[in-house]
Amino acid sequence: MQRDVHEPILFEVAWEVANKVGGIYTVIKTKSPVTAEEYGNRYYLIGPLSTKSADLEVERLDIERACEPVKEALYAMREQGINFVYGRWLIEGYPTVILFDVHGTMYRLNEWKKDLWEKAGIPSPTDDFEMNDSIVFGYLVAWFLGECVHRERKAALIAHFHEWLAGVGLVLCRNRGLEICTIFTTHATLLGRYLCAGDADFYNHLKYFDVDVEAGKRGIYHRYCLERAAAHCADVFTTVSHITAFEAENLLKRKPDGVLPNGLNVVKFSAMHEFQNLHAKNKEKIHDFVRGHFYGHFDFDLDNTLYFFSAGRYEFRNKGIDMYLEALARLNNSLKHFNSPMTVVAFIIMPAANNSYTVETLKGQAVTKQLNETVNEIESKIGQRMFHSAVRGHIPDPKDLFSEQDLVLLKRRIFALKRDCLPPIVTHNMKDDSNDPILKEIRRLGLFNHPSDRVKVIFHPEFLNSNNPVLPLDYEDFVRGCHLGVFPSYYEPWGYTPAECTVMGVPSITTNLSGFGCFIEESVENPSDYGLYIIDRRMKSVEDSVQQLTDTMLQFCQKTRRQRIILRNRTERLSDILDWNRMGLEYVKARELALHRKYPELFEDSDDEIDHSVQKIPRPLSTPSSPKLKSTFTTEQLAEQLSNELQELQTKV
Ligand code: G6P
Ligand code: 1S3
Repeated sequence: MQRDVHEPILFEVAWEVANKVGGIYTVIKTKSPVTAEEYGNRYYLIGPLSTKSADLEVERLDIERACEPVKEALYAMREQGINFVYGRWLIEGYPTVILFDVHGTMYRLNEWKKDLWEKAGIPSPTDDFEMNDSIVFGYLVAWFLGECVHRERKAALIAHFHEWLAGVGLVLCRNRGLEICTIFTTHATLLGRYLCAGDADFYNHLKYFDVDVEAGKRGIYHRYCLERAAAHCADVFTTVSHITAFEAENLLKRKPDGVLPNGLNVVKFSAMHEFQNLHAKNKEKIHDFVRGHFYGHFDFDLDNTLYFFSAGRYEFRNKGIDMYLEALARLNNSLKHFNSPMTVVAFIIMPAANNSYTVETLKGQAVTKQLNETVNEIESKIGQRMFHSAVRGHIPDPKDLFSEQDLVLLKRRIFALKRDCLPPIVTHNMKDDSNDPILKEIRRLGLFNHPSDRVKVIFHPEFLNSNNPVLPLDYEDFVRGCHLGVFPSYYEPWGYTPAECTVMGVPSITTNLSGFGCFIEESVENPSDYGLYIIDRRMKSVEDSVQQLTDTMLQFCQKTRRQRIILRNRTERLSDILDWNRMGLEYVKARELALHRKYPELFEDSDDEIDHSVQKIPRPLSTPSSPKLKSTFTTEQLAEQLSNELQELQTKV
C-alpha cells in the first residue's frame, strides 16, 4: 500500500504531556504552537492520565470530534474497558491530547510484563513502580497506534517518543511490525545521570564504561535495557544536544542521527526598554525581601548590590552547586581584598525536604513591614500637619511637624530590628539540616552572612510563586529582577535555566558540559559579549574551572550600571536563536528523515542524515570588532546590527 508522506499524521508520546515533572514538559508545551501550526488537526499528543493536572490543564471533548482513525481506535479501546481523556490542552497551540488511564489499567500489568520479557527480553522487577507505569503506558500506546494504523489507509503515520518512560510503546511498534515511522529522543541517559551524580570522571571515561555492569551496580539494569532498546528500535534516534549525542553513542551504543535542541516561546516586547523596566520593577521586590531578611544587619547599599542566583532540580554535583559555592567563597575574599563597594546576594532556589519557613525568616519580613507601615503613618500625619498650617497661611516650624509620639513609635520599631544572630542562610526548617549537601558546603566554606562578608548567601529550598509569604514573586519575575544566573552544571543534557535567562535579557553563566552551552558556542562568535559566559569544565582541571567561574563573577561585579544595561540589551537580542520557529526546524528534519527511511522509494534524493549546518552570530558592533568579522558582514546584517545599536543608545539616553 502507498501512503501519502506529504500530509502525515503525527503522534508525540511523552510521560510529561499535560503532566509537569521536569524539563520535557517545557519542551512539549513550548513547542506545541509551531507543531500545531504545521500539522493542524493531524497532530496528537499522547500522555498518561494524571487527573490532578488534567482537570486543570485539559478541556475534555467528545471523541466524535477526532479524525476517523483516531475516533475508531479510541472507541475500540473503550469497548475493551480502557479509560482515557480526549481533549485539548489549554496551552498556546491548543493541541489535541489523548491521556490514557495507566493506574486504572494496572490489572493488566503482570500479563504485559511477561509479554515484554518474552518478546523483547526486557526484565522488570516488581518494586520499580515507575517502570511498571511505563510498561502499562507503553502497551496502551502501542495498542492505540496499532488500531490507528489498521484504520488509516492513506496517510503515513509518525510517532515521536520522548525519553525512556515512553520507550515501551516504541519497542512494541517495532516488535509488532506496525507501519509507523518512529523517532526516539532521549533528553538524558539514565546511566549518564547516575554516573555523574557519583564520583566518576565521566567524560574522560565515557568510552570505557562497562555499561551493563554499571547499570547493574546501580539497580537500573532493566530501565537501561528499555532505554537502549528504544534507541535501537527507532527509525530515527535523536538527543537534545551534541554532548548528549556523544554520551548516548557510548552508553546506548547507537550514534544519534541528529540533535534536536530545545527552544522556547520568545515573547518580544515592542520597545527595548520594556524588559529593562521589568528588571527594575522586579528588582524592587527582591530589595523588599532582602531588607527583611537582613534586618538588624542591613548595612549594605542596595544601589551597589547585585543579585546572583542558581535554580533547578536539587542535584548538588550535576547542577554544579558545589562549584558555585566554592566560587562564591573566593569571590567573597576577592571583594573584601579589593575593598569593593559591591555586595552580592547569591540565591539558591532548589526544592529540598523542609518543614516550612523558619520563625526568623517570617519575623524579618514582619518587622520590616511594621516599620514601613509606621513610617507611612507618620508621613501622612506630617503631611496633614503641614497642610493644616499652610491652609491658615503659616509656614510650619519643622519641629512641630514631627511629634514626640511619632519619635517614640519610630524608636520602638527600630528597637524591634535588633537581633543577636546572623541573618539566616536558609529560609526554611530543613528536614535533614545537618546532612544537607548545600548547607554542609556552606558551613565548610564559612559563608555565614557576616556583616563583613561581601557575598551573602540565601538558600530557598522551594520553588517560587507569587503567593510566597516572604518572596512573593513567580520564578520568571524573580529571574527578571536578578542580575546574573549562575549554572555551572557538570551533567546537563540541555539546561533550560540559562536559556530562559537569555530570552528575558538576563546575563548568565553556563558550562561547555551543558547542551545549551555547547549550542551557544557553536552558534555565537563571542558569547561573553552577549552576556553569556561559558565556563570550561571539559578541558580544564576542577581548580581552574572554579577560578574561571570566580573571575567571571568578579569581572561582572566590576561593571558599571550602564555596562550592565547594555549587556542586558545584547543578551535579549540573542533570544531569537532560541525560538521554536528556528529550533523547530530540526524536528521537521527528523520527521522527514523518518519518512525517508520508511518509504525511500517515495523520495527522489538519497539524503539519509540530518543536516545541522549552522551560521555563527557575529560579535555585537559595539564591541571592538575583529578583522575576520568585518569581512563576513552582509549589508543586511550590518543594517540590522546598526538598528539594534541605535536602540541600545536610545535606552542609554
Ligand atoms: C533598567 C531600568 C533602569 C535601571 C536599571 C538598573 O535598565 O530601566 O532605570 O537604572 O535597570 O540596572 P541594574 O543593573 O543596576 O539593576
Ligand atoms: C532533562 O531534564 P533534567 O533537568 O533532568 O531534560 C531537559 C529537557 O530536554 C533538559 O533541559 C535537561 O538538561 C535534562 O536534565
